[in-house]
Amino acid sequence: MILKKVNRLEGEIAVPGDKSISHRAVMFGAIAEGETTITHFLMGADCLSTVSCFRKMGVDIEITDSAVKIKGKGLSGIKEPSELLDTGNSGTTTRLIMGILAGLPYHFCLAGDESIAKRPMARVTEPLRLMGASIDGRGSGNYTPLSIRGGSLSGIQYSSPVASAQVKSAILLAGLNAIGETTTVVEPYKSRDHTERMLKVFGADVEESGLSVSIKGGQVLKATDIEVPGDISSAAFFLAAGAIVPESQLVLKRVGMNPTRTGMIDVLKEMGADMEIKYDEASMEFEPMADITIRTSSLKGITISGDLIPRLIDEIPIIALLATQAEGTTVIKDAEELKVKETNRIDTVVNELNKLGAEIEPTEDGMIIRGKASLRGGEEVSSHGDHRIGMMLSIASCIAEQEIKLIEEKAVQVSYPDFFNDLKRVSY
Ligand code: SPQ
Repeated sequence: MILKKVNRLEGEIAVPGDKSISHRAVMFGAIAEGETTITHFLMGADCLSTVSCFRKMGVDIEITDSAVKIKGKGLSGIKEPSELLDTGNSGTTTRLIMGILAGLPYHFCLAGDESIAKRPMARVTEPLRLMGASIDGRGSGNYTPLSIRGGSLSGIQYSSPVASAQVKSAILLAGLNAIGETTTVVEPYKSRDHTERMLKVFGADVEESGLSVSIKGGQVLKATDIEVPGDISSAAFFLAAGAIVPESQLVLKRVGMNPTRTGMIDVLKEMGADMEIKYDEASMEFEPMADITIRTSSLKGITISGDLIPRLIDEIPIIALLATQAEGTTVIKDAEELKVKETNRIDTVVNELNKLGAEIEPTEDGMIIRGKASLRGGEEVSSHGDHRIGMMLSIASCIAEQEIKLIEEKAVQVSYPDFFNDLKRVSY
């Protein structure tokens, strides 16, 4: 795909549904009793992988233009699949589903694409084994394909070495099936809490205290209706674009503003972005939402580290681009988790942006970005099959002097199928 510089960006965008919340709505609807209706569901490739896995386990899921309807029959309604569960490119599908399958009395085989095969699963396999699950796979169960023989589980008290919502969620979902026992997960920093919020909406009792979350086993989830907020991780590309493209103003509608996900908003404020946020008061109880207006801004470099990292981990590729246009240097540290995403996002961000003229130095746990770089473009760059790298490079093309050629651009389908149409619609 050839992408060219734009003069300005202007208009309104309703970003697609949140990926993390869409996955969870399907999973919880599938194991709940009754019919769950999901609106503003993300029809991206990752969430469709979750739908396909549950259909293979006998769950009736109907997709129409306006909603996804799931006829849940409780955990006991899940059937042993006769084929492999294909989790595609989705870490969330692979890791969360492991937590559900661990407590069911069947055999399951899980595998995804080339990228999933490189992502570490021991972070989930190990605690699930401690609970009593039998899991095998390459590298002693660290890599797909995985074979899971579910069974009866015991509750555990687990201190996770990483702040990961996928690890936390897998353990909590397994804990739901550890009959009569309590499971507690403690994290080094708080990761996104969509699982905790949504379990409560499905009627479960979940206790949170600081960095620890507990759930009692044997609770039955009751079907409910879920409106998925716009994905702040998708909105992030246009927030950055609005701030760095001259003479721009963009309005992002109904964006999810869960405080465990709003690190990008904090960063934009600290860098000095011209931004307004209007909350929808009616949305505050489940997952808060807001309309965000962003205008071309003079930005300054900052340091991003510590407990801010899990609140913006997926936004780091686009924050790196933003920082190339700021006054001064931006330092990102404590972000070694970037190495185990769809690609090693320290390498892919640094290599692809530097090809365009950025000056970014990789570090062990992040990167150092020199500001006020003029992006010359005129190169071929690749998403390397990583949706967030593909979208970040497309936004880079809006300010690069010469056109860029983006290869493997189809990766954006994973989380934002209409990304290129939306970008074109607001470009002048
Ligand atoms: O689902 P997947 O492939 O892991 O997707 C990513 C992404 O960029 O979309 C990560 F590569 O998001 C994760 C996120 O980084 C989604 C997620 C979730 O829904 O629970 C949690 C984060 O991962 P982790 O490992 O920190 O729990």
